[in-house]
Amino acid sequence: MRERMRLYDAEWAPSPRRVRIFLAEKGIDVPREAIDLRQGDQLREPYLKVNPRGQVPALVLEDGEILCESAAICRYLEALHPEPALFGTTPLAIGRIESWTRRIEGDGYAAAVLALRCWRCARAGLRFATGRSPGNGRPCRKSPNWHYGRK
Ligand SMILES: N[C@@H](CCC(=O)N[C@@H](CS)C(=O)NCC(=O)O)C(=O)O
Repeated sequence: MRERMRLYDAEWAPSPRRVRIFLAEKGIDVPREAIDLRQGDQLREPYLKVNPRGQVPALVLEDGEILCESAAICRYLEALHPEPALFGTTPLAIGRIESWTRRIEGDGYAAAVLALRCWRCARAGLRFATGRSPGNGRPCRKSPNWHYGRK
């Protein structure tokens, strides 16, 4: 049986918000299912069956296929509903939009995530993932739960 498309979402988180903004600009209505990140719903079943990486957003398609990664979901939606074109139509516009998207993701979003997520690494003097957090250079091998202050 074909079902409606559905978006796994979290109200305050930036990545699913990106998809919500994209949907709104396109005028597409997709039912949403909330995942409570503070309760850790993303890190356990049944959500891990949707996205084994334990992150939102995830878009479940009508045939049951699942798309993860906000950028990929936006690309999919653009291909499905080309108007209004949000990734540009001329070579220059496409290039500029891609350039700004990468800058925002790499310099803005990634830095904010590291700052928010890695205060425990910084306090323990560990270097998390990219090495941008203050620390003594020892790499962090802690679990995701540890970074959220859970046992
Ligand atoms: N590159 C991914 C990032 C997804 C991501 O980091 N999602 C965050 C919310 S903004 C999340 O689910 N965090 C929960 C966790 O890491 O436990 C995307 O753009 O979809």
